[in-house]
Amino acid sequence: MNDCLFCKIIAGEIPSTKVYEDDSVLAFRDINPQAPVHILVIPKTHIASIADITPENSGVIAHISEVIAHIAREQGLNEGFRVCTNTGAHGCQSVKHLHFHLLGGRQLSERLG
Ligand code: DGP
Repeated sequence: MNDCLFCKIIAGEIPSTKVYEDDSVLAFRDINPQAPVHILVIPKTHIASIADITPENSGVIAHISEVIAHIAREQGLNEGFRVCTNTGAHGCQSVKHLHFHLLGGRQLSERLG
């Protein structure tokens, strides 16, 4: 996707602070952190949002879950953390490339919505 910000980050056309990378997943620090640890975990394949997950592409979600667990351990988030993926207009998704926010490093608010 030529006009996708996160595809440009994957391609190295826009710099990012990478914390993890493999063949199918990239994780990098959010530019506007909302917690001491705020990392975005994304598939390298362009998928617009979790609403576009199908039986054909859902394998990457299982892998992202493993990656998130790995990063959380590496970042020392032993007291817990939050993972969320904003979806569509009501979900306030601003970048239309599937991404999971990994937030932690402090007591997070109980409020989700
Ligand atoms: P969302 O609102 O869920 O679509 O989250 C998009 C996130 O992406 C938001 O927390 C800020 C982050 N972001 C936007 N542009 C950039 C960028 O150029 N670099 C990095 N590292 N993060 C970005």
